[in-house]
Amino acid sequence: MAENQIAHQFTAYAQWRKALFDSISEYQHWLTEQELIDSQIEKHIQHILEKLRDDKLNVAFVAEFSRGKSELINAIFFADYGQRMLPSSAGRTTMCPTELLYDAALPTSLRLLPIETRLLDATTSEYKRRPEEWTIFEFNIKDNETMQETFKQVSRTKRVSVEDAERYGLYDPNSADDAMNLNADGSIDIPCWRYAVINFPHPLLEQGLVIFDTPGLNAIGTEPELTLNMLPNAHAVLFILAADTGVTKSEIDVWRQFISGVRFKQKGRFAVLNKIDGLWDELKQDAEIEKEIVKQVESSASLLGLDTQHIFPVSAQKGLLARINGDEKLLTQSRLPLLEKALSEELMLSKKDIVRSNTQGEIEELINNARTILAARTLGLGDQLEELKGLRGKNEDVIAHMMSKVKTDKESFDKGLQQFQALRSIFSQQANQLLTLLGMEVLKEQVKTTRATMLSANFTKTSEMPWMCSLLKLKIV
Ligand SMILES: Nc1nc2c(ncn2[C@@H]2O[C@H](COP(=O)(O)OP(=O)(O)OP(=O)(O)O)[C@@H](O)[C@H]2O)c(=O)[nH]1
Ligand SMILES: [Mg+2]
Repeated sequence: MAENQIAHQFTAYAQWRKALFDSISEYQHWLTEQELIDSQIEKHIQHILEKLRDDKLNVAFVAEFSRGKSELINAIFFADYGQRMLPSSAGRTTMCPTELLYDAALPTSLRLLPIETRLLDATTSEYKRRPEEWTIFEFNIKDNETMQETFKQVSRTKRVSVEDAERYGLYDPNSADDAMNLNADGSIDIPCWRYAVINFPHPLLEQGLVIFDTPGLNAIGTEPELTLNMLPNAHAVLFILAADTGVTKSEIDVWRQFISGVRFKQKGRFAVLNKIDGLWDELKQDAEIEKEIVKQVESSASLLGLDTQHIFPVSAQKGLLARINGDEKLLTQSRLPLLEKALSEELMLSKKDIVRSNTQGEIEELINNARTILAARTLGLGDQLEELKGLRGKNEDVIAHMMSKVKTDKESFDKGLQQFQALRSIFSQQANQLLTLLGMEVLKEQVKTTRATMLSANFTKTSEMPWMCSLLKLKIV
């Protein structure tokens, strides 16, 4: 079914973004392993990852009241719920800008910012950071009736005096249009709420789609945040016209002033010519009806300064009905699938391009950084390698030198040993000879000979002889 075109493309985009997220996480892991990360790089990567995780696709629906914005949102995104989810009826219905998104951290609910907050200077974005200021209605998505009843809050108005309305910035005494809105008693009906946020676990919203439903054109001027922030930053703006009213002057003004001026993005800006079923006249031939639609498209294109290819004639109401009843013929007739095809193709492709080029730019910076560190490391390692190579040569020289030295030393030691052994044998021979010469036997013989010689000598026989003889005896014995 055609609804799947947007759902399918958006899911594919969400998967692509998830894969990108995983690759960057892996890269961060690798950088940590390689010790290439410091706190600054880590913060930078966290920032890129958070941006990817919080990546939103904002689609805004803008038009004069009762052109069928809410009906178109119901037909494109909420037909599966089997009925009108957002209130859509004749006359003014959506009274405050309504944002549809999903934030898992918050309950499934409708949050409403009271209109009285307009008395203070804070913007709606600032109020988003002050949850206590919002009135919250929780609901169960399985209970369609209560859910629809809850959503009716966005249509609620209240009657106030002109002075109060003026204080809220919702009444201009010089405006003829505002004067026409006065009640008979001089009071005026103003919206109860300034802003609404529907937190809804719809599969596309869960993947980051954010839909803005806006009230009629005069509300655009009263909430500057719409014109200064929401519309310029929306990835797609669908400007809805009605085939039965043609293009009015105020529509041309708003289109030029807030949506399609030179200072705005040109991509993702579509004009939708709604309610073409009003031209389906059973008394007319199909060709005649087609001619009528082409004529309307051409005149709208020339008034808005758009190419006819960017104007999509549809019937939101019949598209919604066809989807609820599973009527494929009526769905084709409503031409809703053609709008969805263009929306999903242009939107997803340009969104993917933006996210890709932004992420690529930031990651390239980190990769270049890591490359510089790695190059410096390689250079350092090269130097170390060279040094080691030099040392390796040196070691070889030293070892060779030492080896030859040891060899020489050993040779001289061996030679010395030989000499020592030779000397030792000579020494022992000499010692033996000496011992032989000095032996006791030899000495005794010598003493004996000497004594005999002395005793036989003539001139030594004196009075001293007796003690000498006893001395000789003593020593010898
Ligand atoms: N015939 C016909 N009626 C439609 C179509 N789309 C919306 N309508 C009717 O037009 C009326 C206004 O539709 P809404 O969706 O409330 O219009 P809106 O632009 O949201 O209007 P506000 O919320 O008041 O700004 C409702 O009664 C819808 O049923 C369509 O394609 N064909
Ligand atoms: Mg509406």
